[in-house]
Amino acid sequence: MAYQPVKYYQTGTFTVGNRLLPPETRSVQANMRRTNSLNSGHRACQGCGEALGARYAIDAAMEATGNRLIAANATGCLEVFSTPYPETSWQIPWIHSLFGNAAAVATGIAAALKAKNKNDVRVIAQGGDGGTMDIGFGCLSGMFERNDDVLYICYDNEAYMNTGVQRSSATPAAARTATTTAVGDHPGNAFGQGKNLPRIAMAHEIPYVATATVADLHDLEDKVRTAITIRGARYIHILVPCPLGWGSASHDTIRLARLAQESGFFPVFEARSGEVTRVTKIRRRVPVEEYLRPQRRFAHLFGKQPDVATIARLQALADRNIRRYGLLEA
Ligand SMILES: Cc1ncc(C[n+]2csc(CCOP(=O)(O)OP(=O)(O)O)c2C)c(N)n1
Ligand code: SF4
Repeated sequence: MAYQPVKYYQTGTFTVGNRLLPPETRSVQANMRRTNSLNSGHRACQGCGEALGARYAIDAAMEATGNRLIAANATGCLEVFSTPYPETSWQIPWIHSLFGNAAAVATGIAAALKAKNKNDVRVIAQGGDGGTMDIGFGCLSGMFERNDDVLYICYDNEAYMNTGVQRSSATPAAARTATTTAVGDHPGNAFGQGKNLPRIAMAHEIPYVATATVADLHDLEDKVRTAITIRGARYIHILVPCPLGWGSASHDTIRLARLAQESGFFPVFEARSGEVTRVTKIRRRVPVEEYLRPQRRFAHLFGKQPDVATIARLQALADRNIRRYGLLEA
């Protein structure tokens, strides 16, 4: 198709496909020649943050590598909705690993490429938070400590969505899932459990760690472009709201990701060799309640008698992130 520049398009700081920006700062999606790595026809739910995040991440990686890219994908929603046998939505060489070994499979691919002297082909491993932070954690930590030449991308929707919304170690405190029901004195997921994988990745002192959300797709693409050119182990953790698991409206996916960021509940930053090197400042701080309220998984906090004590504890977690990463400082 002939290239046609689009002349009239909304501009603004949060706009995604901003064709009025200089070409080098446009998002990949604003490019008429974008590769569309995750093609139409897949079976993700309407408003799926994971589908959106993956398409942007892999499109950016394809652009940065001239399509010299292979991906290993852990079992989970992204794998299931994109590759119903014998079809696939992927436009890149792509392999389904087991639920827990995407990092090891990607490491093997990277080793094979090295043995064959194919240094221009880059390797990505990707999976959900369960595949990454729980069952795949050992393989991932090994990939990190050996500094294997792989970019691992975790699409964090904060539970095991593909199998019916069970809790993972990324599920936030107080959230209701199929295994953390909203009953009893302390409904929902327990406080003081779970883990922070971006910080654990940083503790391995790998060359590059970053977090991102689907609310700021320029930033997401920028981080993928940066990461894909670095050699060694790299990790990007993307917050991807899931309308089905979060009990949110499909049109609220971007808004929720933005509220997670603007409340400080999900800090967005970059780290190199274990040190934080850049943070995305909060532009308009919102109370964490604004983020929680539209999600049915937190509905038990907002009944006739709002659970102000639990909301305050969640606010304290966001406040700690704001202090820890300097999210408000000028
Ligand atoms: C060893 C093993 N245990 C359990 C499963 C079943 N299983 C498939 S996908 C999945 C959950 C995936 O959750 P997550 O990694 O968070 O990805 P999401 O579906 O949320 O994107 C589970 C438990 C499996 N495939 N293999
Ligand atoms: S359950 Fe959630 S992660 Fe899975 S396809 Fe639906 S919206 Fe996406």
